[in-house]
Amino acid sequence: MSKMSPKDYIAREDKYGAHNYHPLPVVLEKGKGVRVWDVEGKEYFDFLSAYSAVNQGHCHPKIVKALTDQAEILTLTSRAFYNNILGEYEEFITKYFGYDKVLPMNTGAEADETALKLCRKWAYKVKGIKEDQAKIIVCEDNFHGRTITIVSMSTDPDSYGGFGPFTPGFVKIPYNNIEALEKELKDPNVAGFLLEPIQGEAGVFVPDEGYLKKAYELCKKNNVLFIADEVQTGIARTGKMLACDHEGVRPDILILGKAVSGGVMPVSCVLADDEIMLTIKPGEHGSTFGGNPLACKVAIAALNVIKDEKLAENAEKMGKIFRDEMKAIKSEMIELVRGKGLLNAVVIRNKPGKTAWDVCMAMAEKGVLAKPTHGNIIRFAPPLVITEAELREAIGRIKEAFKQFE
Ligand code: IF1
Repeated sequence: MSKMSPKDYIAREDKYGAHNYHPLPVVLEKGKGVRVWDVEGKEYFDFLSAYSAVNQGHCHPKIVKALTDQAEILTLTSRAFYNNILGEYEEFITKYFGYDKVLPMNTGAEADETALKLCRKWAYKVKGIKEDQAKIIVCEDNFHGRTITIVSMSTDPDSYGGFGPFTPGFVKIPYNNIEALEKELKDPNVAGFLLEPIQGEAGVFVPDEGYLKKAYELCKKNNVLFIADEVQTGIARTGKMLACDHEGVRPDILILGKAVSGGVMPVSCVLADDEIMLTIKPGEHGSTFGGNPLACKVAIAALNVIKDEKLAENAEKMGKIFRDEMKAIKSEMIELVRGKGLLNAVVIRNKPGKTAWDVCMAMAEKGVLAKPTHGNIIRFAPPLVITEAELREAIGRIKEAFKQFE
């Protein structure tokens, strides 16, 4: 068989796969730490980290070892039986994040769905809202996943358009707006407030300092659950273990995904205390794969790497360097640099032939991978294991790419 070219790989995906993505034309075959390689052997810095799933770096040896060791012993039992690993993981992760209980799922969307169901159950069983009357407040420009219920919360036509009818029970308010929240919280049928501590898909939109804290306090005052979707912001990405930690806020329901497994396999979960978690009874929620022994061992290893390698501290330090260096670039194409830790975005002033997509193509050429969102925003989120030397080398390449547009 003759060797396939990148074009061949792309044509094959195009022919046999659904067209629900528009990837950069780069075909990857290998990853190690902050680097990935394409099918022609070209090396890149990965500045997307699989949308923050690969915080621990590609193919981290300790996580891969946990995977391969457990894969030879037991991978899946379903929850019809007990297994010897699930309890170990449950104890580990609840102590790690400081909650009474965990409910394991697989993808971020499933964990978000789980949080919504928990919130509604709590509304009826604990708060005393009348059946089917519970409302959950969500934010404009949110991104929580792709299920019908989740896109029912979305204000982005790409997410919800053509997928109706939608799930009722959501109230949409502007993000980063305390007054709007305060107003909606007056409704006694409100059970929860769901938000991303930093809006990822919206373009790394960081709310004003104090917003999370005030929002949390208002929820407490009104007996409303504060539900944080930290699927993207969690696990050290923003320079603290959780983005909510920046303001000392402990969510009533915490949603995690992505980097819980270091990107090795889909692992997500919801954490909450007994008053909330025990409202769901046997048979009322679950998943075939949720809490499987393979996922549990992988997650324990992945979370240990975060602490052992001090990745939150590194994200904080490297993030500062990154933003300072990007802000220093003299390019009329750069409108704004923002972010926290190693979750950053550069807003591009698009012109014909000089768009965020063109910049990403030029950066790929120079060996840095990033992806535009909303046409004019480039997200920069390398694995948190990046060293200062690697970061400075990558920044050098990014600067060269921007130079091409002067
Ligand atoms: C795609 C963005 C990132 C998330 C938050 C839940 C989920 C996500 C806060 C669902 C997922 C993804 C999915 C990915 C693109 C991506 C993304 F560009 F849309 F915004 F990360 F930056 N909550 N985010 O960000 O998790 O079910 O996918 O495991 O290709 O759709 P999932």
